[in-house]
Amino acid sequence: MKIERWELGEVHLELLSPFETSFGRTSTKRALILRLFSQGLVGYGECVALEHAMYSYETPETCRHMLERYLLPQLAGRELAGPQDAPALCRHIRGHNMAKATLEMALWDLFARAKGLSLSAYLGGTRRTVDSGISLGIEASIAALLERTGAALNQGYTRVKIKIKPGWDLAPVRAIRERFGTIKLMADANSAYTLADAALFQELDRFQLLMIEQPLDYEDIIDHATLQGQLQTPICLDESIHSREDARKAFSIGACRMINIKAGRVGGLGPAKAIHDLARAQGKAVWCGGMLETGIGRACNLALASLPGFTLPGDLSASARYFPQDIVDPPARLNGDGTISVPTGPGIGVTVDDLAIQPLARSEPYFS
Ligand code: OSB
Ligand code: MG
Repeated sequence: MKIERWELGEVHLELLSPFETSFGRTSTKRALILRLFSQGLVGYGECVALEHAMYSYETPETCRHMLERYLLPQLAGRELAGPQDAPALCRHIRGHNMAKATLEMALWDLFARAKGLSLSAYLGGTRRTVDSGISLGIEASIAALLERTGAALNQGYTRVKIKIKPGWDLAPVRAIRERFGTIKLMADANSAYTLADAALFQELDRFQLLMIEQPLDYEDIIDHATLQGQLQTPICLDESIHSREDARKAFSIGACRMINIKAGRVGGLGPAKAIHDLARAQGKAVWCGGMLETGIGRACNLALASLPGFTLPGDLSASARYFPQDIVDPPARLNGDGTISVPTGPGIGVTVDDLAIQPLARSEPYFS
């Protein structure tokens, strides 16, 4: 397939309630959306970069720059055999995985549509539904967090993750355990601690968390290995893992026992699947993370999470957990048993409301 032209746009979706992590507070989801056109088909890619460079260095602006200046020009006049060609086209450009993933995911969608396959089937997915977990932000009070936790459990979410930071860690975990007993519970620190806090994590060991996500620095694996050696609770890495190589090294030094896989963070679905394959071969658990995606990225995450090695519930919640209204039809919904169904239509399997996408830039048609 040859890409004939592209369009970049943006969506702004107000969150139903602000989402607070140790690095900051988000009340609007702003997402760059790439459309690739070929043979009368469109492939959609959502960029997961958050508006402010607090999770990683990438933002919608840096991604737009990298896509327009370096990445999209690679497509001009090229005959592509499949989305697997994308990493090689972008390999000479350092970093900027979220920008690369935007292009790569749009190619996956486009090729899957051209083959008449769902993205899940095209990737090799085997699940028709995935277990849905919820990620709860830092709240104004323990009472507010307990209320949200109770509501999430009532709705059927099968696992609760809470965000922690210094001063909001032991108390919320203890309160949830006291109120809700042995639910599947975990905590995500988003790099808010250092090795000097090892004693705190040893105290958390008592609460039988499923895992502690990214306690230490966002680029670190060495200190995480030290910390893991002092803990019973598994460490799960998020921010520190940018590639299959990072995953291999982290597992080999014992920096983590699990990985939160986000296609955006690792440069796309192909690299995400490669990490899944590595973990599976080593008997390690992985799960699918989230970046507050709109329905486009969410459909992509559902397809990824349908791979057999995604054995733990992901941060894959219903659209209604985030937004009053989504930009796809149908929006992701929670089934009665706490699962979300993996779309079965061609490509991402949902219809995008193109009018919700504000145009930013478009290419001239590429002529071969
Ligand atoms: O660390 O997993 C994270 C959201 C934005 C940035 C980073 C993270 C998160 C979440 C929410 O935890 C996951 C979701 O529900 O999309
Ligand atoms: Mg995380």
